[in-house]
Amino acid sequence: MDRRDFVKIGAAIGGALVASEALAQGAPEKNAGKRARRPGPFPGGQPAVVTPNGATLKLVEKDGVKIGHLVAMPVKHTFTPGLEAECWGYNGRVHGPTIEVVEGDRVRFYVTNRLPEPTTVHWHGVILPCGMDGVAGLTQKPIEPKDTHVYEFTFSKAGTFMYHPHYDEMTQMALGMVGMIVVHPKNPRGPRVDRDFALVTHEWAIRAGARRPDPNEMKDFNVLTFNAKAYPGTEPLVVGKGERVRIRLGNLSAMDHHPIHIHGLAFETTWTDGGEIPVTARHPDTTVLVPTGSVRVIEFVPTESGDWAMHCHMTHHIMNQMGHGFPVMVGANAAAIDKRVQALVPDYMTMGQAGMGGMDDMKMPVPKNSIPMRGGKGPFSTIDMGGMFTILKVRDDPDAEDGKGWYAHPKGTVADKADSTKMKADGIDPDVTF
Ligand SMILES: [Cu+2]
Repeated sequence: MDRRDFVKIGAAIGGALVASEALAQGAPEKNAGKRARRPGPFPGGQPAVVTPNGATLKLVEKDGVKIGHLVAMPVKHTFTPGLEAECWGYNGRVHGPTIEVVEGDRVRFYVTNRLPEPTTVHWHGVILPCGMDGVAGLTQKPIEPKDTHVYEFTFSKAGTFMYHPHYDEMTQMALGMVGMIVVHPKNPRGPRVDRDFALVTHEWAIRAGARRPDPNEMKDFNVLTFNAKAYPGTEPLVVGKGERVRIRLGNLSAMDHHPIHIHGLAFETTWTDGGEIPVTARHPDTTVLVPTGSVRVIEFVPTESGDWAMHCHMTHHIMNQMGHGFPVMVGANAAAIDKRVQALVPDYMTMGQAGMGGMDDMKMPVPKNSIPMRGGKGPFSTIDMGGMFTILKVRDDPDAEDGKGWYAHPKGTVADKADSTKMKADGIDPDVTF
């Protein structure tokens, strides 16, 4: 498709606004076809939201009302191959499907309760009649097991919101009952995005070998997730170089805020769950703090191709199922310790004396139904991270990308072992003393 064709389609779908915006964005002519701003299905050509590892709630329109059904239920969930747990979610998944509508939409949501205890659904951040707000006791009777309640309201405000129970929040949210809500603006302003993703961060306490997350935990979370998946179970975000990308980050973790950091680019926070941030108040960042109970929407245009890390910057949040009760072993004399301990425990081996990296390569057995602390297969070696970690794949032709392939680095652009002659010529002495 060349630019002319694209403009035609854009004009047909989104009117002159879309076409003129595409021209104003000034994508290089030779790639115009590939990365043309593909018109999406929502007003102004906004693309549909992609929920990596997730789904979108099916809505059926009847007499001008969009009707949806959420079923609160126990769900067997896989965080990443090797770790499965008995969770609670909606419509057979953890987390629940993303609700995607347009500003001004009238909706009717039926909520069926298949849990062993009552529940409700609170539409976090949405302005609606008080009696639809889903707070058990305060605004409604709890939905008893086997009952179905109905919520009906109008999404009067565009933005990104979330849903979760407001009955026994501690247990129900700890077991996974959360989801995202996207309300597209009726009349979008500003540059249109080409890609739109929804990610919800969460934290879980699942002891090695246990079958159920512990809702009573307050500090020691050991499974940290994007859309209920721990790396390497997270699906990468595949985007085009030069495209405008939006990522909606929601946080419904029990206790922790997450500073989400993306490599290879700078972004601006454009919306929160409270509304749109004025353009004059935006500033560039590479890390955005997403407080628990909040949404931060970020937007950027990647200029560098590659496989870029995207992760929580709390280092314990990019680990899987680690225990914290270890003594500090960095710098310990392993040979001396091992010799003495092996007299009592024949297989004993001191670990961590040279740091904790590379543990995953040791192929140590892990307890049944648990995952190693970190590690996914990378193109160079094991990627020494887990948990709240995913990959942003920036490609020239993102639609041809299989989502699993690795970036092909141009020759001479990968950091590698230095050549001793060159080091000498540059005045670098590896044996320098300080
Ligand atoms: Cu975190």
